[in-house]
Amino acid sequence: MKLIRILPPTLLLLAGFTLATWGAAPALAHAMLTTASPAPGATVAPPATIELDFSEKLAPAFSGFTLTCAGAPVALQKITAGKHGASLSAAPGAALAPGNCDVVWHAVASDDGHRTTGEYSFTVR
Ligand SMILES: [Cu+2]
Repeated sequence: MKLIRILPPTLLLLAGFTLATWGAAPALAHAMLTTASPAPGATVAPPATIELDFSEKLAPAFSGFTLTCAGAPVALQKITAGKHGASLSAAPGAALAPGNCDVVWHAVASDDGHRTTGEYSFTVR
């Protein structure tokens, strides 16, 4: 601990700040799901489109989602990016039947290429 006492306090502050910045930057730069329609946990009429909004701009070629309803994969029409590149949306190929639906998404942030994934469910009444 003698070494720490010898180091100038300003150097320690600088080191601490640098570590804090390194720790925070990757999290801030990740594309996280912010809102979705239908919303997670919601019970809704068969939706015409599924839309996912993210915390930052995506690389569309590397971002997307799948939809599984009542245990079976649901074909989606083309997934398109919107809202300044920070959202993904697609229409189911056919009207969704009543039951549970799972959305599994993957997103790559356009600025740093970091990949995030997640999933949530909603219910069609
Ligand atoms: Cu990132």
